Amino acid sequence: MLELYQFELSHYSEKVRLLLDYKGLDYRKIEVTPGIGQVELFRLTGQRQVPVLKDGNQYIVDSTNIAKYLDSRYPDRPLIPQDSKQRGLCLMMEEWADESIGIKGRKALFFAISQDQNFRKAFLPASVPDVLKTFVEGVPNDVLKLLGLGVGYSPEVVQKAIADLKQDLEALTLLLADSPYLLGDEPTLADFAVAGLSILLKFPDGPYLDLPTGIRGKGVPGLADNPAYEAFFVWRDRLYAQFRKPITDSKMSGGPSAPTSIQIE
Ligand SMILES: N[C@@H](CCC(=O)N[C@@H](CS)C(=O)NCC(=O)O)C(=O)O
Repeated sequence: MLELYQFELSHYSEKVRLLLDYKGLDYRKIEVTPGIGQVELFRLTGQRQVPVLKDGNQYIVDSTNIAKYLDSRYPDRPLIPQDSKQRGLCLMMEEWADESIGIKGRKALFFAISQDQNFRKAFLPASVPDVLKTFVEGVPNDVLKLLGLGVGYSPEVVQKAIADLKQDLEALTLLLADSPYLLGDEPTLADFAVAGLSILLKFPDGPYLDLPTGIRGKGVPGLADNPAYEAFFVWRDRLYAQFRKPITDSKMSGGPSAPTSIQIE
């Protein structure tokens, strides 16, 4: 079976989980422990980031590489269109989503959890053990690690990221006004990249992530609760309902199909 080395909270991992679900491919999640588990990941793949897909003896690193690999190895339900114009737009939009929503989404979530004590608390129960040990500006240290952050961001950096994200969400809302998917009538990699990477802006309402239920539907103030972008989040809910497999109780933490932690040999 395919194996996905991941963090449950990682938005790039979520992009790949959406791709696997869309293709109808079964996979086992292997939850990498921030820090120590990444040392083992480095031994296996020569780098320390998730997501990594393992297929047989092969490790595929990076969500974009994984998408391309999946299309060549499992061509049913293609992610990247063949038509040149559509293909170009799809690849461009995916790269933009990685670089804009992916990178700035972390900064915006950092802001949200450092501002809102209830949101911050919602992360505590199941995120990672020892999460209460260290706090940086009120954000649990392990949450920072999962987000790939060092010591957080200055207010100026965060405000710029949020302003850019507002433009991104405006653009997406406009693009989706008269078509069901970003490139027209069929879903593509662009839709799954945008939807998966946007979980940090607003966590999905439904039972899709093995995270404390308290964070479902919560998100960055000014983005998640802004009526101007409501149509975007309605679109994303629909995409999830159509293609993302919900986790069942048995798949929640501790159940037989819950993410397995990476083993350190
Ligand atoms: N370009 C990569 C980005 C992956 C990435 O940023 N992963 C983060 C989690 S969302 C990570 O592994 N952070 C830990 C670290 O950098 O040490 C992709 O598309 O897969």
